[in-house]
Amino acid sequence: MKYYVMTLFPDMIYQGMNTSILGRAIQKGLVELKILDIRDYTRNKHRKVDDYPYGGGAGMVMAAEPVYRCYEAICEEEGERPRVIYLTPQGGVFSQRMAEELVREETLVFLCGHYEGIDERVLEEIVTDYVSIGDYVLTGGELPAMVLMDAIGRLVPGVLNNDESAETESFSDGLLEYPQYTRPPEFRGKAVPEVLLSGHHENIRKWRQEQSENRTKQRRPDLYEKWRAGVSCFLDGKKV
Ligand code: 6GU
Repeated sequence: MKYYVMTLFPDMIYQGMNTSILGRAIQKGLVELKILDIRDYTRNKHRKVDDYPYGGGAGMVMAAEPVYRCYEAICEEEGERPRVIYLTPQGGVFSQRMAEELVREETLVFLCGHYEGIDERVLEEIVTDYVSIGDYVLTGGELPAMVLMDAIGRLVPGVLNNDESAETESFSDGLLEYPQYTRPPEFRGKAVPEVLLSGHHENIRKWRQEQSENRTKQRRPDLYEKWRAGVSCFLDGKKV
């Protein structure tokens, strides 16, 4: 997987991606990360990237030209016009399903905006996907871009040590994860659930499934209803 990030804050991306599991994936060459400073694609001597909005109003708007030139540089390097994801609260809300779809691409470009946004004309020219990470307002697209790169990157084969961990976790079958325990067997008077010490694999599997269902019902009733609608189509192992 090859990521390009177009940003005014390259250090923020570098520092955020240079550590942890994704950092290791980059070291191993499983994920390639190229960070482009949009300011390097200005032509004015002050390297100015923003300007006042036509029609007035608060804040500044990122100009079209440096963003366009930055993307053209990527296209020249790639010999094609890769998919461009613009991080914006006006996009569709990111999901595990989207991560699973995007990991199929060879190259992804993330465009991070700041100020009051980017000149609409360059967005129309280059953006293929508008993506938000939820209904709240952030100061820029860098954190959302890193959220996507993490969620997508961990789906790249070899990035996670345990192949299974990508399969059996929260959301992959529509339920939240069951609780986990490690030593000691008692902590502040609380024992580890007996069944987990029993070595009875079928009972453990049933207990975990039940925990997942109850936890999802309690904490994410919205997900629980979707999951139930899904399984109800397979009553008695037959598709209804
Ligand atoms: Cl993608 N960008 C910004 N600026 N704020 C957000 C967001 C994105 N997603 C949620 N809030």
